[in-house]
Amino acid sequence: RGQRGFTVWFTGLSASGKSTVATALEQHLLHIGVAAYRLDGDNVRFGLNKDLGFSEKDRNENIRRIAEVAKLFADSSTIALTSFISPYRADRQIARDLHASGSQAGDDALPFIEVFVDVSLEEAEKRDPKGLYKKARAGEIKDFTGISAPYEAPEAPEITIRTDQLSVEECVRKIVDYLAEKGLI
Ligand code: GGZ
Repeated sequence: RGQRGFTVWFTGLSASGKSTVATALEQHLLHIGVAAYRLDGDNVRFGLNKDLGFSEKDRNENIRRIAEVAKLFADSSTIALTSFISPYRADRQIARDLHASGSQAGDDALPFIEVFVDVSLEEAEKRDPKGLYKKARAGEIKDFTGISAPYEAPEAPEITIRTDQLSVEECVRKIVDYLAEKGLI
């Protein structure tokens, strides 16, 4: 495989399965000997972005910083896996454009693969592993994605996975097959 990395950008509702699939994909990549690093709420929102909440402005800034960090990882020949709701189309476009502009060192674009983790709000709400949807419905959490804040589904993601129809392994396989087909791994 070439020297440069790339970014796999997961987007989807809370409880859609982004982190589960990203974690399994990371394990698979490490197992086949490629460096991969996952960025998610646990290692970003409690550190780098601990000053940010969930207003539209803060989410814009959250995604902007994550895109910059993902690009740095990709530029260092690591596969960056990001798992954030990233609800706004314009923010995901900014992340994509940032990768398209390459780095100081090389001018080639860094590949950016958007993975839409597509489950209905109904399904996500049924899962509700942390009880957040219930709280959002009760008005205890404001600006909650899908309930009181928007989720703008991607119009042309590289990959769509339906976690309500495929197993985690099948979702990983679909992504891995895409990456292999594009000569990325
Ligand atoms: C959406 C929220 C909110 C609000 C807290 N809206 O299922 P989770 O818990 O573990 O994942 C959600 C996470 C979303 O953070 P992101 O950084 O991915 O969001 S964004 O990309 O929109 O900036 C959820 C929890 O944080 N959470 N409050 N109001 N999700």
